[in-house]
Amino acid sequence: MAPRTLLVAAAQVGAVNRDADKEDTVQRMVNLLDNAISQKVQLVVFPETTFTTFFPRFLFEDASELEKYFEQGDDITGNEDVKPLFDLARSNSVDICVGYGERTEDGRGFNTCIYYSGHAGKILSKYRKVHLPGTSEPFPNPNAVNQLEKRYFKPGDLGFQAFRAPGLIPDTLKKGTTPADIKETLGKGDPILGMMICNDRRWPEAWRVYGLQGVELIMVGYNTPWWAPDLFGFRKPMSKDEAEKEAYYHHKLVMEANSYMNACYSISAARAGFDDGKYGLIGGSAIVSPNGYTIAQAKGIDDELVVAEIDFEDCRQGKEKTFDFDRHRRTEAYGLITSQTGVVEPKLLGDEAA
Ligand code: CDV
Repeated sequence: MAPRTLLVAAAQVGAVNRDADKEDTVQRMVNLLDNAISQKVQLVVFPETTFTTFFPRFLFEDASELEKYFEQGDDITGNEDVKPLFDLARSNSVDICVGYGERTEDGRGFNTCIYYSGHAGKILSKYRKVHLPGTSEPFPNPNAVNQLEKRYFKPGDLGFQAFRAPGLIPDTLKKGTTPADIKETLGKGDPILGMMICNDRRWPEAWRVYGLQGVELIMVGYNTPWWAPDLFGFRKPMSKDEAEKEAYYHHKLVMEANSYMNACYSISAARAGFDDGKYGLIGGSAIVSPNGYTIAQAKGIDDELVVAEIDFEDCRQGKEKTFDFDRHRRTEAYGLITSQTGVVEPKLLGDEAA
């Protein structure tokens, strides 16, 4: 059987201004994809809402202006302005994951990403962001940078569905997955993939739901501001330099820790740079191994391709030993995870009788 290796890339996209022409932005993405194709990369991950600036930072009074930032319909791959990206992927049999603002036919908005298989020439899976950060109304502080995701998007309604990507690795084992087959096919066949969007990566529940489906590679696009005191709420005032360092630190921390704890690779792709010359977004696009090491990382905050070869065999050690869920998980102790949303603290000492 062929080795289960793959050449993958995070396509980091630098500043995209509020008035950027979508055609120009798509051309930049096409250039990144072209570069990946010339290096024989097989799978490329693009950021969250890549086709436009990160528009939830703005309050739009004019609905028609807001609509410019959304892609319409269920399958966007034929939409005129973004089609060149999918055409290039299909004609070169390269798979891509890309994020965008989705407007459904019944008018709902989602922060969405799709996995488009260049081999199959179609969308294989869609994910809608579950953990929407920010607020519905602008912050009272008129100088704050807003994050109006709760205003423009509904929480994702598709869950965390892992899927296999056929064609990425030739000659992989094709076998049924009846319960009897399952043990025998673990770690074989077409790779098992999952998608998240930005803030989702900070939530271990999201990773674990994928982990329970045997995920081998998680793809995450993000827009992470490095200076947003109204959002992050630092206890002590921080300088902009300290805040930037911390934003990078937390990004790396969650990608490395969750990849390790679920014994999977991860690829994270940033929309980075200074949109409109002033809204700073971190770079740090990276590829992380199942052992929790960053194996490739962006150097700057501009358009940049981060490439690494990955070997899915490296997921087996964690999945079969430290994180063999079947043998070591204790679901009887985890009830609160799904029965309770917010925090309920134990009673204060001395109040036991109350
Ligand atoms: N686009 C995002 O989801 N950004 C969040 C910020 C707002 C915390 C993030 O997790 O990076």
